[in-house]
Amino acid sequence: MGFSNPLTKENDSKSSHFKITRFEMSERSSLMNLPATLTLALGLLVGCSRAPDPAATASGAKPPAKIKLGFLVKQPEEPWFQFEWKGADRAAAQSGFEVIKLGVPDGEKVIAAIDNLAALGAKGFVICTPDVRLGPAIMRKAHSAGLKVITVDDQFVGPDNRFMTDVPYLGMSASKIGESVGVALWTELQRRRWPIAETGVCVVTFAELDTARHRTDGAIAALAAAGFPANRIFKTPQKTTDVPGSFDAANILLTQHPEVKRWLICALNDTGVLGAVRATEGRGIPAEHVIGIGINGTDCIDELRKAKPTGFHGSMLVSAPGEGFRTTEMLYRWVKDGTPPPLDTRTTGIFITRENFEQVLKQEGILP
Ligand code: FCA
Repeated sequence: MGFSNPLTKENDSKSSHFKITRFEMSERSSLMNLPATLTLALGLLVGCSRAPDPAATASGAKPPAKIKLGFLVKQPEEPWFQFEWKGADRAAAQSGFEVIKLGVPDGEKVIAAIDNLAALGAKGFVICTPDVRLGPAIMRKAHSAGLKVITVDDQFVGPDNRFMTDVPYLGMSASKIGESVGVALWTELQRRRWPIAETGVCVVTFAELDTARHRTDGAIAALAAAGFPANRIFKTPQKTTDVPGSFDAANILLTQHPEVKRWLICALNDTGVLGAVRATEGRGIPAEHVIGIGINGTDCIDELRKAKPTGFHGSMLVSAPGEGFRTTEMLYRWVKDGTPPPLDTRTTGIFITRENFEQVLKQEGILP
């Protein structure tokens, strides 16, 4: 599958025919001490990167205060976003600014967070919004507080239902990553020589979020293009983007199709696939009759480490620390030097499985 993002280069690992977004060595190596899980409270201010005490210098003069920038995320409990924050911390340490990290699970929390940032004297923020339709309200609020905004992962949508392309955005090439999932599912199905007549595809969808829809549509398109029969590809919507949400969605589908003996599973991210894999287990479908492939690569580490393989086969890893690093760095340059960021930056992925994930996640600075 060809990706055309100029930010990427071919991954020469034999285990993958996908491309990988590369970031600076200094950025990666400094992320080596990440704890596997971080305990974070929803909706709370969880921490700032602190400078050494600036109070005294040899001359007695105070150094200028550090620029403060916010980093607001919709689901702070998801490892993806914790790794984005780690990347932001790294950029802050490297360039000498302060990053204020806030969980914003709903619109009210976003508005309160912007007020907090303004009160703290921040100059801008990076945000993965809990609802893309909050875009216009967030921009109005940010403008009145004099804050610059970069969106990450989930692009704002305006009242006309179009992306707000005037707000700088960095995120996945969603359709291409979804297509990669579809190709990988097909490849694994063929490797295992599964009879198509016994197989179905469970697509857990979250249509209200564009990046999610593009990912699952991409997977469906690639499977159909490879020759998988369209009438055996089943969509099932998740109400919430967590494990219980995708578990429920998949469970309904599995109940409707007891005739299907083997399942391919895809979703918007790792969490979506994990819930569906748990649902197959709940219905007694053996792990070797399930091939689930996620997206993110950050939220399936414990799953891939399990001694006994589950139906969760692999994931398209995208560099969450890299995205956190790059967006905060771009925002910092914008605030400090007036250099506006590119309006649209896309990242691509690399396929990880039980065989290669430790090595790839180490290379990417996600595992120590
Ligand atoms: C969305 C998803 C996250 C992650 C991110 C890149 O925000 O909810 O899990 O995939 O896109």
